[in-house]
Amino acid sequence: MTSVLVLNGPNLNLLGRRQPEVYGATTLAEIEAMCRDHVADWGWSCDCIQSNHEGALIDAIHATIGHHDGLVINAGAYTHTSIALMDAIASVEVPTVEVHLSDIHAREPFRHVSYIEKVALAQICGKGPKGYVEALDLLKTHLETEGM
Ligand code: CA2
Repeated sequence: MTSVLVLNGPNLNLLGRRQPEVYGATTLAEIEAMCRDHVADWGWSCDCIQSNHEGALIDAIHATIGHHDGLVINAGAYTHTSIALMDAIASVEVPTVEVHLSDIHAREPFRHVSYIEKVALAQICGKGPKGYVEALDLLKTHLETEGM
């Protein structure tokens, strides 16, 4: 069975409960359920992990080897700082799509830089929770055209 990992980074566990004017009212649990439901229609499975710790995110990326065919990642603020996460994604060679709820290019200049985009198939930002679904669609198209 095709399997994907949806990985969320620091502070995203607070979604829907703080700063709804920036990140919306949808909780992370609702986004994860949306992702699971979406891929279930294709007969895929979807694991969802959130961590506030860089090392735990790296461990989760390493654990995709042999277990997941694709990765959707919102690395939160580590997007803009973490060469270690970039290296982890490059090392596992699992097709990866980067997602952000907000439009990082329309925000503070320090959010315009993404280390993740250098190793991702695509970056989707500014589309809210729908961006995760779009990322899964992109992975499906990629896996169907390039193979597993
Ligand atoms: O837009 C995104 O998805 C971000 O990855 C969210 C990160 C931010 O550092 C990135 O630049 C863009 C921050 C996530 C913070 O999530 C919160 C959720 C609720 C309340 C406060 C923060």
